[in-house]
Amino acid sequence: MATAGKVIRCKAAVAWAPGKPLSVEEVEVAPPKAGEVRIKIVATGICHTDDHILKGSLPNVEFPVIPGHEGAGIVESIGQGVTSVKPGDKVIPLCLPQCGECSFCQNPESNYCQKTHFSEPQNLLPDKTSRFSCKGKQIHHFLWVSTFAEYTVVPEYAVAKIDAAAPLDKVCLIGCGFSTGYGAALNTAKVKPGSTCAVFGLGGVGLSVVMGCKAAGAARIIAVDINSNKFAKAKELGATDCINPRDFKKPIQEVLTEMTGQGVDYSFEAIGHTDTMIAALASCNTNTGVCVMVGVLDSEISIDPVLLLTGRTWKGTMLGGWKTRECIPKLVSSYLEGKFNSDLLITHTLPFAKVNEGFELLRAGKSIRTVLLF
Ligand code: COD
Ligand code: ZN
Repeated sequence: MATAGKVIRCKAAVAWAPGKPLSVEEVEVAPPKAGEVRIKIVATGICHTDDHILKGSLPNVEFPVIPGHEGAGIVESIGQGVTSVKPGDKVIPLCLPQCGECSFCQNPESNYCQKTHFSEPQNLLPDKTSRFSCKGKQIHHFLWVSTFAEYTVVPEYAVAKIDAAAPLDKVCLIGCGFSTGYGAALNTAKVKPGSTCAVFGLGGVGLSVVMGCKAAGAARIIAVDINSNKFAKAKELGATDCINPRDFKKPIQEVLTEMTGQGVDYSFEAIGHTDTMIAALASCNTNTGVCVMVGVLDSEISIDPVLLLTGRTWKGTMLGGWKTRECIPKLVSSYLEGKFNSDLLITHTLPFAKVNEGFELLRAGKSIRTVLLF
């Protein structure tokens, strides 16, 4: 490889400070150190979580930073000791790693690897240094993956090797949005055949929840969004009913309870607002209802404990509960076998230089997923 062992100069979108648009810059990407992999990112989706970074509303993010966490690419070079991938392999960088060694990784019931730094100050690689610099300044990584860069460096245990036949401009969604939503239904809620579900928020993540509920055999899937333009796609993906809270005077949890008699079996919150989290919890049935929180808040939430006292379960999910290194390649294979069609989530494809346009589309509610191509 001509570039192996050398610093690569390439394009990346840098968030210099909260509240500012991304700036497409030429950055330097250092070679991978021992146990690391340098990836040439080919395609990356725009997820709402990246917008939370730009607004400064995601905790534990340090600026300047290169966001992006829904990418797919090709290994350019590997550091010493890396054995599971080699240059030329198609890969998905993992925003939730799977080290395979920590007690959470060894627990078959969980996927939250203790090596992740989702819940602590982060933005550097495990050795506490960055591989990115721009204009003489160190730039932070995001969740180690920073897919808004043409080349990125990640630890080996945050890379999943995928089928060589996978179209990278499509399977990048399996790096976050699709897997998060689909797995929230299948793994976290464990939706049963014949059940009733409610999905709050019909972005890329919420619509993937709809797909997961359908795949699990739910009989009724009620999709909830304040943007009725999302309903056609929700129906196409499996929603049986679509409701807009703005069309009702009473709280949406009361509407859902009336529609279903006693509340839904499973509810999902894929928005990230306090009021919709409480509404989702209250709309699942008071006895055995399960509510899965997919969105994240930048504030605390208080609830009436009686909501849980009678038997409801309130859960969270990270990347849909998939053990990432193991399951992401399997999801890619299932995609190639036509077991689900995540392409239906891609509404726009743009050249990387138009990254800010992609965010405008998301904020205006006009896109589900925009895929950026390098
Ligand atoms: N009631 C109903 N629908 C609403 C409301 C409301 N009050 N407010 C907004 N919505 C709808 C919007 O119209 C939109 O259709 C949808 O909610 C949100 O969709 P997107 O496309 O903006 O967002 P997604 O699907 O890309 O991401 C949603 C998340 C909840 C995952 C994201 O915002 C988040 O909270 N991320 C942090 C949590 C996390 O890390 N998740 C893991 C993977 S990123
Ligand atoms: Zn995401």
